[in-house]
Amino acid sequence: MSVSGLPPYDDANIFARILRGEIPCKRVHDDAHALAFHDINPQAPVHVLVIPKGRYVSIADFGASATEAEITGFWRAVASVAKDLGLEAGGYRVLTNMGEDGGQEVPHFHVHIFGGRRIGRMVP
Ligand code: D5M
Repeated sequence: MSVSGLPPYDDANIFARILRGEIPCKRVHDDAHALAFHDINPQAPVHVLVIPKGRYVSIADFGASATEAEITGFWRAVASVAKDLGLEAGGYRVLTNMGEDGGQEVPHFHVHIFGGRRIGRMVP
């Protein structure tokens, strides 16, 4: 589902294709609500993407339309993936880009997990 003001979900987007198993990914986590895999263009020693299984365009769509079970399951997976990757001791950053001004390239909601080095301040 999408919310007003946002484009409808595009089933041809690259993460939809990964979810359908049409293209490969370097998977690190897979459960009922979330899939996590290494970013193809890593910006840090650890750079993993976590995506919900449902068809949500962005965090706005996810927040407005996902069920509580999907939201809880997704965010639990984010923290669990970071822990499993050994990032808790040193810390890590979770980031999502939303829409054009946010620099979102792939129109399936995802969060980035960055770690493995000191992540500098983000300059808008
Ligand atoms: O970030 C989209 C991110 O998705 C960007 O960091 C590259 C990554 N990407 C794109 N295609 C792939 C595949 N096939 N595997 C893994 N990672 C991929 P955004 O927040 O939308 O700007």
